[in-house]
Amino acid sequence: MLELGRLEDLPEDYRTALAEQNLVPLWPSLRAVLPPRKPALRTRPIRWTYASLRPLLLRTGQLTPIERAERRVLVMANPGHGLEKMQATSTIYLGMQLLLPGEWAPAHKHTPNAARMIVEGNGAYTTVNGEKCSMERGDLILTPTGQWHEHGHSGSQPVIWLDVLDLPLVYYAEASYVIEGQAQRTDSEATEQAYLRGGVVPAPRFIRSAAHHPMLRYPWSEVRQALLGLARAQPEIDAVQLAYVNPENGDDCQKILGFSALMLRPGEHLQLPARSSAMVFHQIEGAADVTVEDSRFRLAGADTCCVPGYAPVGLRNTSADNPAFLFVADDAPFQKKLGVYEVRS
Ligand code: GTQ
Repeated sequence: MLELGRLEDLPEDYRTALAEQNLVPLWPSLRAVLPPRKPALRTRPIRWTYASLRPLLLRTGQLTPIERAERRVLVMANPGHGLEKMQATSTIYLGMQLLLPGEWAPAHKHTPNAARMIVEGNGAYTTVNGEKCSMERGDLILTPTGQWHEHGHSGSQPVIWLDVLDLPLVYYAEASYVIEGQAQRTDSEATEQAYLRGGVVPAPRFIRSAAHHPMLRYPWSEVRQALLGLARAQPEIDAVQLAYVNPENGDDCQKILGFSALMLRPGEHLQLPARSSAMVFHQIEGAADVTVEDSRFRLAGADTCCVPGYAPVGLRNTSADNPAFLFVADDAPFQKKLGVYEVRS
């Protein structure tokens, strides 16, 4: 490989003249922006245990009234990116949100896409464009870009959920903003009922806009049953994994981030090849060890971790008797649109 010239090799007056004209020589920085064979990765393997996060989240329930927070969230930030950047990976934002009984997180809509994985509690709901989506452990609820959403809680115990947004990417693109709104009239469960069964969609079909998101809530009870059925019916299958898709066209359910649910059979060890996209794993049921590079994380009890791209990932069910269920998020849909997604074997 060529030995490239350094900035110091240039005379000082020349460097000053360049800077005055807002000009920069490429060659001293060429390898920084185009490193050989593999990107420079800031994303570090990090785990956030729910047991240590939960008390801090509940405490801010006392410290910070919802009216002063709008969304009461502790952001899970990757130190590799700098905590203040609020990035779990280059593209993925993760936060744990708390809503106490009777509280209301007011309506707004924003350009980043959000998804919520419900962790704990009953009786809360998110209203997305007028549709009330109830929140139960393991449910995935989408609030795609530009959709009004607000959270309410008519139960008796705190409700906590994991927010997964493409905020870092949309922010970087200088396209991130919010509009505040009035409380929505909640009119229906229309889409939830219409798209509850796989393989059948409301007829007659009509051409929908590309922005249309027909399904907003993916109930865990259905997804869990489908994973168990898949494992039973296809014992030879490598990974018992189901992607959350748009039921009208089978595409990823959101444009930038991809979501799936993964079941590890009792005692199973699954080796995922190195992929270009970083990933997030969140425990829904059972326990699993996640191994990447020099890190190994045990995920149990609603723990969450992220792993960088371009490294193989090992997943091991720590129980020989029970399945383990994980929620997975990555930015493969975005990378595929860019044409940079790759799997290295
Ligand atoms: O619940 O609408 O974690 O707007 C960050 C931004 C949650 C939300 C977050 C948000 C929300």
